[in-house]
Amino acid sequence: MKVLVTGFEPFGGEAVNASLEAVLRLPAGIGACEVVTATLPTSYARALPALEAAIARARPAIVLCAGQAGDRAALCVERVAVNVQDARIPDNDGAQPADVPVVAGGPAAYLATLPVRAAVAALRAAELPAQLSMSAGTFVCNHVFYGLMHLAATRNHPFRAGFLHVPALPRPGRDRGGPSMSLDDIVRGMEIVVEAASKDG
Ligand code: PCA
Repeated sequence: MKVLVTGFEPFGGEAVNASLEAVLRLPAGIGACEVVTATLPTSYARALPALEAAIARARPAIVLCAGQAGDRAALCVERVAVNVQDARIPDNDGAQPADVPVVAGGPAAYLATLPVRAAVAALRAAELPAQLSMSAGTFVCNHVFYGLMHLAATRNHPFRAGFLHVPALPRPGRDRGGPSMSLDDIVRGMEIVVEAASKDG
């Protein structure tokens, strides 16, 4: 079974993105899954074309996209993608859409098709802080999550898909003034979510 895991380039003036650092450290195999990875630009215009190309190349059975949520202290398994783009800050191309749908005429929301509750339970069983999240926000992560689920719903090639928000990495010697999680724990968390996704159904 092939799984595509994606992370985002740094954004908002930060030097690193925990989601990408973790994706780059994933092993080539997790349980029965062959792992393929891709980097997505933090850009409303470019992220979904990059994701679509990666899916076309890999033809995965499972797609897990990951992004960093710097204000969160737990691994957040996202449940709902909404058809809204509303940016608090500009993306990496300087775009800052307000109140625009991801897909004009698309459904208001999509639900993740990964076993979100089993994933959260598995993370907690491994003593990692984890939450089932009801909102991936309205920035580029939600945009990609919605576009991912729209692709899964409208393409012939079926795959299960979901989104994981991860905390920021600690910055030794510099108080970034917010919650963080070690890279080891984030990588372990991603592996656990992939494993849970490959087991269910
Ligand atoms: N986090 C942002 C976009 C890219 C990322 O890693 C978000 O939560 O929308």
